[in-house]
Amino acid sequence: MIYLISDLHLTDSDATLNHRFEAFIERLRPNDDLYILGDLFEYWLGDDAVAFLGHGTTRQRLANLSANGVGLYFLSGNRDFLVGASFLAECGMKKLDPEHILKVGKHRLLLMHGDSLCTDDIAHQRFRAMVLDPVWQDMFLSKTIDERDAMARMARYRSNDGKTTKSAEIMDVTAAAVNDVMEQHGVTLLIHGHTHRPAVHQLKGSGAIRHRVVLGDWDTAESIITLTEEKLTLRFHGQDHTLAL
Ligand code: LP5
Ligand code: MN
Repeated sequence: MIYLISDLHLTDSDATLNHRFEAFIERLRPNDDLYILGDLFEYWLGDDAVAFLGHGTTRQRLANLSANGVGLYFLSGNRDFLVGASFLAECGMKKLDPEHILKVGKHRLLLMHGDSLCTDDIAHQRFRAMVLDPVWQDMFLSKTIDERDAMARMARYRSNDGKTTKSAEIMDVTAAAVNDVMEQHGVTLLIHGHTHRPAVHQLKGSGAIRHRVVLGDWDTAESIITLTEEKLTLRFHGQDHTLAL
């Protein structure tokens, strides 16, 4: 079985959330595949800060999963874009490109985190361009962990503050960005997270029927997509929504 999740925002200060994640991964079996579509962590300061952020248990859980034959795939989000090669190797996770094509039988599905599709959110796109620049990342990672943590907390504060004045529309994906990326990759199904607006959308337009499926966050319950060649099931708020493929 293929599973997809995103936006858990794991932090060592939320034991309930960590138990929710643990309960989910206990259901995974050898030969299952788990795709993590970003924001697994509340924020990430670099692979040398695993102990500082209290993510050692999560690292062990992921390493156990991959050792047990579960395929782990990681596509980074706007909170954990600094997850690096050494953490991925320790967990046995493979890194995916920001726009990844998943082939399931005859189907080609496009996987993304989703924030790059929020093209009306100019402040976010500016922040994104800054922090994805390798020169900026080298500068950031050369600071002490305490300095990085102070900067991340400031960024979280500024981000939350900014969200109080942005409209809901600005913080959602734009139809144009979704259309462009789906055309570019020649797909009829896009799966992403980030917006915390779980849904199965059928997209309007001429030509083939297209869908955009959005994963939810894990604040109050797990949100999961399960995938086979025949169907996709999105679970959020304890309910299943199925799409025949
Ligand atoms: O994250 P979320 O979902 O709540 O909000 C996002 C957008 N915000 C972000 C910022 C992240 O939350 C910050 C994550 C920290 C990562 C840690 C490592 C890197 C540290 C970086 C230090 C500079 O992505 C938010 C969107 C929203 O999604 C909806 O789509 O609206 O908005 C923004 O990105 C725009 C803000 O303008 C971001 C402001 C950050 C300002 C950084 C200056 C910090 C300077 C510190 C100097 C000491
Ligand atoms: Mn996100």
